[in-house]
Amino acid sequence: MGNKEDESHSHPLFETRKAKGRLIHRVFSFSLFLGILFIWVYRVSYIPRKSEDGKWVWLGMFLCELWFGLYWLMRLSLRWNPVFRQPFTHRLSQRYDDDKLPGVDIFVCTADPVIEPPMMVINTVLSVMAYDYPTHKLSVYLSDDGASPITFYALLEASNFAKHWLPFCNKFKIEPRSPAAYFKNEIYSNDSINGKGELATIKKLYQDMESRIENAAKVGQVPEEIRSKYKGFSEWDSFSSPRDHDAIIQILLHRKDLGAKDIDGVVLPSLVYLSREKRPQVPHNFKAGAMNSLIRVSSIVSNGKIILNVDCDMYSNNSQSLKDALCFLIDEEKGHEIAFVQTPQTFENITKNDIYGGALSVIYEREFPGMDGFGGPMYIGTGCFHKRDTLSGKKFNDQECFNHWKSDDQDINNDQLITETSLDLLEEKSKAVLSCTYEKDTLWGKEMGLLYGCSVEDVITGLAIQCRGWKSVFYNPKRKAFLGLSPTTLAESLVQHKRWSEGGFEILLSKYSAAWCAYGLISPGLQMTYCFYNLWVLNCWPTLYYSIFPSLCLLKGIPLFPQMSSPWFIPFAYVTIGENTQCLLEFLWLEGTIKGYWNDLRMWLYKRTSSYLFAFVDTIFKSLGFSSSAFVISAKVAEENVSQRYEKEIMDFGNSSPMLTLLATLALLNLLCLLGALLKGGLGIFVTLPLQVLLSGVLVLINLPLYEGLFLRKDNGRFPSSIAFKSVVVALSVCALSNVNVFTTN
Ligand SMILES: *[C@@H]1O[C@H](CO)[C@@H](O)[C@H](O)[C@H]1NC(C)=O
Ligand SMILES: CC(=O)N[C@H]1CO[C@H](CO)[C@@H](O)[C@@H]1O
Repeated sequence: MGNKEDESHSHPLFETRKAKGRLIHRVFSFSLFLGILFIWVYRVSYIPRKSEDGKWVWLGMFLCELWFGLYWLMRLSLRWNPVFRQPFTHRLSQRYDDDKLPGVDIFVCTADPVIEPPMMVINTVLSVMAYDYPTHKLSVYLSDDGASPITFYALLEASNFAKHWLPFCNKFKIEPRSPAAYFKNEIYSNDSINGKGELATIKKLYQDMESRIENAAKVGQVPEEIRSKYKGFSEWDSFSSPRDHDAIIQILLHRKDLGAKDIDGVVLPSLVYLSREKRPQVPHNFKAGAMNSLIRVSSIVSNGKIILNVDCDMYSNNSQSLKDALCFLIDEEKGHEIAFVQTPQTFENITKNDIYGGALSVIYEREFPGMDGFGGPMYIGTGCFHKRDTLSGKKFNDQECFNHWKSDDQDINNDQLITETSLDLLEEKSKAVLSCTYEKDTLWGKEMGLLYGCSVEDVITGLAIQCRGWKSVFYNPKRKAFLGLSPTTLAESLVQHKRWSEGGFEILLSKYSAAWCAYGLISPGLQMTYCFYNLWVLNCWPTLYYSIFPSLCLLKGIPLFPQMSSPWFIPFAYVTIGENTQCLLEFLWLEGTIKGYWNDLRMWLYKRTSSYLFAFVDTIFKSLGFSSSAFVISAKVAEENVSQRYEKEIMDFGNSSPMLTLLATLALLNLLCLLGALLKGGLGIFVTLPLQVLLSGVLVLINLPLYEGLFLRKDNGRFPSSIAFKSVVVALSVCALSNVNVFTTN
């Protein structure tokens, strides 16, 4: 239809739509805000005179509610102006033939061959090699911070398997293109493939490869006959440990190498294995360090203009998403100001009611579009398409950037074939930039590449890019671009949130603080949304306060909220009901279940009272110069039943982490207070202290799985008895002490 117009370049490659129903949402939010104001007024006007009546506790409640109200305003900014993006891939195909498309370098990062099994890693690699994109413009790099010969061996196997897999994908147009994901779902396999024989052949090839790799992983080493056949393994001759070794790089496939063709004679994407040099005395800067090595090596080997990076557990679920993302980055009118396109993290192993709140759908479906409306989402370290030069520290300059993108693609400039010696040379050249001293006295990690020194290197890097004047785009297609894995135990989930919230807080205190340093550089709306995330940790104090003191006061019979007959009851009821209904509806709208919402609420509480608290304490310790993590978390228990319990949605407490002790203690405290109050005051407390009974009651109900894990369960996922014992003792003593008048000192 619009064929002629499309060719005239007048139609953009993507469109931006504003969300519907913004007015209703704003009016409703305004009414909630009035309710919050009334609550503040109530707190200030009715401060008890005497401390026996809970004067100090009351003032604390006021501070909490003040914080909750202000934080609610920041949260509102995320919902104020959401936008949704839609790319037009068909226009891209009409205007850009294969030779005009930019080169794309894809980075996959892995760090530990045990936690991230090589089979998972190569499935991700194969899925991105199989993008629907001209293969001579595509290069895939695997950075292995574990420097594991088994991972290298797996990638070697994958490079051979790709010679069959890529033609198969193209011939039958199959999706998804991660072999494991494809074979797991026989439904896909059966409908679209008429060549059943070919399906059986490729499946057999895959399974043979899988068993070879898994055998090697089980034995812990690569079979001798393979080691001797490929010179690449000699790189490990001087190897002493993953923390102490030379730089390793092996170009397994190179698009200009005659051998790098698939069985149909089509060029394969380049494929590179690398592991940067590491020495115990030189800080390696974790994933940021690995990413910067990748940026440098790829600039030597392929120098694609676009960089996509994914975590090794996130395979591509859509072979078109690369072209989708390009629509934003090379759009003639607006593309020049966009630095990166972020897709959401989505997970394939989320269970129906999502016990650990791992889906994060509210963040990605509701809140990121809100950031996008103010100038762009943050960079979350995976599933993100960058322009190479913005990632390397370039400032935005309207005219210059505009022209730059018009100029021709220089990354693939000569068509000369590459020989074995020139491959060796290329590897030697790359090794120089993988050396652990290369970055000394350079701007890497400070202004170039990913920034160092923050637990969420990705977020701070994205913010720095936005502060240099660039925009970003959030692209969230219905069929998800990448699928990963979400934590499957409570401890893992809490540790993950600790890292995220700690990183956010570090950003707030850093020189890129969204609160003050970004002022004038990014829009005020975007500043507020960043602050919302970077202030996660501070929620620990009011939430802890709110889940301890009202219950203790309930036990002592001290009222902290208005009576039901008082008009002041109305704002409390309105804000509570209004806010929760809104959240519930939002959750159900995103295809969550009611039980899922309840689980999410529990995780909300647990994150705030443990992850954020520990993150806060750790950040303060670190900034005072103490070495971090006084609270080292015990290693993952590699246990058979963990995934079974996860699939049955039974919470896993089987980890003796201080976070779990704290949660158990709080839960018991609430139970004791509620029971104690019922014993003392009988049912009368429902009338005299209705809101406190409600609060304690909800806290007890939400903790039911935890009580089960403490006292009733027998499986390995229950609380270790040492934690149960400790938490009972602490909770009992707090209750006893509070009755001896500690909290109402006079
Ligand atoms: C992944 O891709 C498959 C088929 O290609 C699709 O049916 C499925 O909905 C996708 N998954 C998600 C979460 O979008
Ligand atoms: C690695 C892992 O835990 N995968 C599981 C994710 O969840 C799905 C279904 O919920 C399981 O089938 C996978 O085994």
